Amino acid sequence: MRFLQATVISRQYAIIKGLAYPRNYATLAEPSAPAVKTRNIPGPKSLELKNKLSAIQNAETIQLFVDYEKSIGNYLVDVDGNVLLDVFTQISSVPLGYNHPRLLNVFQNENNLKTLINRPALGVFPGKEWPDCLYTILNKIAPTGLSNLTTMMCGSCSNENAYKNIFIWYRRNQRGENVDFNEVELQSCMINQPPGAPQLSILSFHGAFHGRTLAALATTHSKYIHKIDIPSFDWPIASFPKYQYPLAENERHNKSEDQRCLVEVEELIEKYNKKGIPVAGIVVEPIQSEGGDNEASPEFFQGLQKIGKQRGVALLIDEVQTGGGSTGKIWCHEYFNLNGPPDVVTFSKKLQLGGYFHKEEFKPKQGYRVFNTWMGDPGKLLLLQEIINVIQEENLLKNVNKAGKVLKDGLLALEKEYSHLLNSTRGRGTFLAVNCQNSKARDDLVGRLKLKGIQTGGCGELSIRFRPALTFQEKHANIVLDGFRSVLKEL
Ligand code: PSZ
Repeated sequence: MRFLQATVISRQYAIIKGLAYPRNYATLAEPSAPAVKTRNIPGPKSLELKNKLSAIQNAETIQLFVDYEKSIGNYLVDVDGNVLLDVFTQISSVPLGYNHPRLLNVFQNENNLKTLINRPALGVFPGKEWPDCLYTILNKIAPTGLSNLTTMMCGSCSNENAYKNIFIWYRRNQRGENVDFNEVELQSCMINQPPGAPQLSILSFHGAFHGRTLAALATTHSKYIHKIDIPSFDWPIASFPKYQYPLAENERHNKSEDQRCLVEVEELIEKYNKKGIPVAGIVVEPIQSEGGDNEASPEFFQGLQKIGKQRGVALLIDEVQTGGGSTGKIWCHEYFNLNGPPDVVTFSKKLQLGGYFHKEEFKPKQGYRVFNTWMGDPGKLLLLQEIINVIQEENLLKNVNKAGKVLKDGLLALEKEYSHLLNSTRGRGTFLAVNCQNSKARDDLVGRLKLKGIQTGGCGELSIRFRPALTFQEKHANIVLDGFRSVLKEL
């Protein structure tokens, strides 16, 4: 049985290899089930490669080596021939599964290939198609009310640069719309001193993850290993609500959590203003992902937005992990019924390049203030355009909600049956998580699931998270649930 599945895969890839420019991918199909060939994962070939890599860099975090030629759809194939149903998808960053025919096809077009190889410095020499490309993205997926788009390379640098837009906006508001920088500011900024390099801050939340560049890292608080030994800013950090699940049965507790945290946000803004490090912006994830899939209610986000508006503090919603469709909407904050758009929304991962949508007033008046060599990548934007087409044509958000419901209902049923092992199933769409009793039990479960051919991921202290591609279907959800059940039976 297992052997047969592997043959099917290699035959499919013989088809791909056999044609220099394959046009018809209709014959390609996923395997029907995972297949684990080695006693342990990583298997011997992965271990050999890991050893080789370890000689020149720290390779400790590597779980396995992938054969990206053979991986297909929701299935990742490793170098030892293990076929894993991938519900982690490269830390939540694969929108349509592996080797999606429509994406392979993008670079069969010669113009697109030239876009890929002639990578421009977008801030100075963009290609003739660039404005239209950006308008297309704005028209198709911009959060309602956000008319400006800046592209970047990754999630961290999107947040990093978005913070700069916020500081620039904040100082312009303080200085007055048309007032120029004065001589003292110009000189002091060159030696990192105020008033040119002012004491300003971004308020973030305990448990947050916003990236690893220095300012982004100053707002990241999920694990010490990200932060230890790295100098940082004295910026305010508020509590993020700690909910009890199921939400419907814990409304009172959760509401008081919202209140507690919102009060803390206001107090911290006061405190830092008094301290001479005024808060220019608030950064928050719609669901704290790396921190353990911690949710907060629409009312919490509405409260944050209100505080920001009252105090002239910008609201940045970091949709790097939640954006792109896996919550059942393109943007998770669409669930929050905000009173108008947030000021800035950052993205990356499933959208393939980084960037942010923002209000017009956050556009700097001078050039070169938010700038770097590449400022994104038109090759990735070609992929993003096609990804959006596929999401729309194949109604993938509906698919996400349908498959997500099967997975979530199944997890809730398992949680009832194995309440000593699992609790707190939560999430939206296929962006789901469930908690274990402790970190050790969680890591053990993730490992056992992998040996059943299911690649999941941990987050926070206790959680297993599910981050499949948007093409994950009910049948895949059932495979995950069957694997989960058989692991739970073993324990
Ligand atoms: O360990 C790491 O560096 C990881 S593990 C998962 C991420 C990073 N997620 C990236 C991320 C994110 O989830 C949110 C909400 N905001 C920003 C980032 C940073 O994105 P990258 O990794 O593209 O810089």
